[in-house]
Amino acid sequence: MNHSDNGGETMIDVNEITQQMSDLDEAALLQSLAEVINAGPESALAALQACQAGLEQVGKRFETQEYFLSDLIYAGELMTDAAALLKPALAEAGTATLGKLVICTVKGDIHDIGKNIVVTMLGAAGFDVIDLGVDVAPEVIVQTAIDNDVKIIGLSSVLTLAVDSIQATVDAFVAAGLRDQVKIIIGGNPVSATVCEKTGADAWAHNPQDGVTICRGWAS
Ligand code: B12
Repeated sequence: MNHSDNGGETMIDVNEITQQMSDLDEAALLQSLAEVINAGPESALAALQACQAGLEQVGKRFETQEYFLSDLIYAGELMTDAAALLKPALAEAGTATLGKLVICTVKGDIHDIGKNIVVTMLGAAGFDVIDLGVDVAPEVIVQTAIDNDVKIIGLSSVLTLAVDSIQATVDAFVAAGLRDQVKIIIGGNPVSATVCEKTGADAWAHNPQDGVTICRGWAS
């Protein structure tokens, strides 16, 4: 990785990190991240965001059929590793603890690559994430929120049909008398402003970083 010495401060070239993630060049990426960590905690957040930008490029390369499904899964694993590596540095840089959050893929849907990326990003941002996995029934989500006193719920739906499960989950919070005590954010391909309004969720996002920004706003 290129460095430039700026009055004793090491400058990290985050564009290289983005490129390495985009190219799925694990060895180079891990080397760059090690250098970021050695240089001190200041650049950890920028490095994490660079990884995410690279991941978005991976998504585009998948859409244009340059990459295959296996590449997508590999990229998700790389992102998880990168976030785990950077986590101590992020904590040292003073990323605040933002409290608990429950997230899952809704009932009837087993897609979790996107959800796992969001989990990683939320964890790196400072949330204590309770990940319930995939195909999760509304009553399980409500009960987990009650048991852990959680105020923010993230729902992922990749199948268009599973949008009904978002609705059912929002309804389950209404039925439990908790709807005004929790904030619900939804994400995944079929999700939109219209779906958000129709299901009665509080917010929606496609981009994990936007999702993190919204949740951070709610937490503070
Ligand atoms: C990988 C994949 C699978 C894998 C899933 C592996 C896994 N562990 O997830 C397997 C092979 C198991 C699979 C199965 C099926 N699949 Co599939 N699958 C895909 C594929 C190729 C990629 C999805 C993906 O991971 N994208 C990459 C991630 C990173 O993107 P993402 O999920 O959108 O997530 C991002 C954002 O949406 C957002 N986000 C996601 N969740 C959340 C949550 C919050 C809170 C926030 C803020 C943001 C957020 O952030 C993420 C990161 O950027 C898509 C096709 C495609 N090109 O998208 C089809 C696709 C989603 N599958 C589809 C179908 C139909 C199925 C099956 C029903 C097939 C079948 N007949 O059996 C089954 C589903 C069974 C079930 N009950 O769920 C259809 C869905 C059609 C529709 N509109 O409903 C698609 C679109 C394929 C197609 N063109 O027909 N699938």
